[in-house]
Amino acid sequence: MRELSQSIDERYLSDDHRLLRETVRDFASNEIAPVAGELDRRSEFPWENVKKMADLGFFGVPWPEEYGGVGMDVLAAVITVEELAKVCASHSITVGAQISLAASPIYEFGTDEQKREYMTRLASGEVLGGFGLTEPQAGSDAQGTQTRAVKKGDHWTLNGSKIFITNGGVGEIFVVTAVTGVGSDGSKEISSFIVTKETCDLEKAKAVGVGHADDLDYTPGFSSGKKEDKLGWRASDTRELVFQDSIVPAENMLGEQGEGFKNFMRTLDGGRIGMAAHLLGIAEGALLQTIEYTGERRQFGSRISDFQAIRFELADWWMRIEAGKHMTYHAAVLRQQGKPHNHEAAMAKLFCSELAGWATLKAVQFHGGYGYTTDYPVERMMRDAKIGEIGEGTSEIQRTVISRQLLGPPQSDVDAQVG
Ligand code: COS
Repeated sequence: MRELSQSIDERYLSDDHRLLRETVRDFASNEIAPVAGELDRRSEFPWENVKKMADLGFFGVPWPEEYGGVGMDVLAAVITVEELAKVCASHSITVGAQISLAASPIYEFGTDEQKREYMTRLASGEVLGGFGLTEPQAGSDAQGTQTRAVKKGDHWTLNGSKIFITNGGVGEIFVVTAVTGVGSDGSKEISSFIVTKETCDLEKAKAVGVGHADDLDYTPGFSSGKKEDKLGWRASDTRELVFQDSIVPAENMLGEQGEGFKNFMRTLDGGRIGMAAHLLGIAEGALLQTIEYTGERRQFGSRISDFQAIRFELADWWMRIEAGKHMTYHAAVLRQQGKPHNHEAAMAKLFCSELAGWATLKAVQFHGGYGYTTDYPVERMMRDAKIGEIGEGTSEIQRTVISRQLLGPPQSDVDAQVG
């Protein structure tokens, strides 16, 4: 595959990063590209490739070796997610959600015991996991959570549900929020917990040799619901999580009681960098497909890439990719250095989601009638890109985060409704 942004790479990437990128790229073109279209059509989870990705260490790229990881950094995770997304968004989000949403909060807020018990399994790819924040009544308003946890002796009893959870069915380890009480000012006290269940696809997981741990203590009363039938990300697993008098041991509280919302917001700051990388990868993948196609397709006696209408659009496309890459890599470096990165992550995610949407529409357009068929991957990329403006915070929420950093909180009640 052609290198698009060599000078940016030189600025940010080490030799180890480049080596990792080659490994992920080879895997994506040899093992993912041949099956991505069919998995998408059948909406089938890529169990075989999950096993191979676990063996290659993709799920543990940024985590220390003592917790089952590869010992690299946030930028390495970004590169992994980006490279996978160039070829298949479903594979990319399966890995990305595991790293930045499931394992990350356990790494950041967990006790050493929790890290050993749960993170090690996620980082090694032994099992899959996810992040449960969204609920039917708590989407953008993430504090609207209605899942409740009541303390009874040495455990908490959880009731409620989470929706649109990546890896929700296939996964076994989840971090979730629940209301644990009322704060002194009358606000909800939200805490987070680590919960476990058996994968919904036990037979397949056992056959492939990944995705199930016999020795995990599963949380009674915790299960996954129906699989969503989605526009894109069709080979990734998205489901509801259901808690019915679910018994969670007190030691499975993640972080301090009452800190769950803030901790999940910190996690999302990292998740948004991962999403930016994912969307950047989709935009890059679509550009590479389009360069190839427009370089071969002939009309009016010449290659269509010789027409200025196309050349100028491809020039803009590359420019926007370079801008998105600067923003995403910059945010990743800030997070790695432990520096504030709230609006930088929101900006990178917002920019790259709009880029991926625009770029994949162009890709279909420049492929003409063929782009509208499943003979080329660009229609899949177009469908996959749309979630970027919705998931891990809508574009409206990113603008809320960015404008709050720029202007402070809105002053009037009317503004508060929208800002
Ligand atoms: N890091 C650390 N703390 C944060 C934070 C962050 N990124 N964002 C907010 N907080 C803290 C605030 O500082 C505040 O703390 P205090 O009570 O001590 O002042 C607290 O959390 C509440 O913050 P705020 O008042 O800003 O909360 P809001 O209810 O207004 O919500 C938004 C803020 C809208 C930004 C938040 O609900 C959000 O991101 N929603 C989208 C959720 C989302 O992305 N869902 C995607 C699905 S999960 S893949």
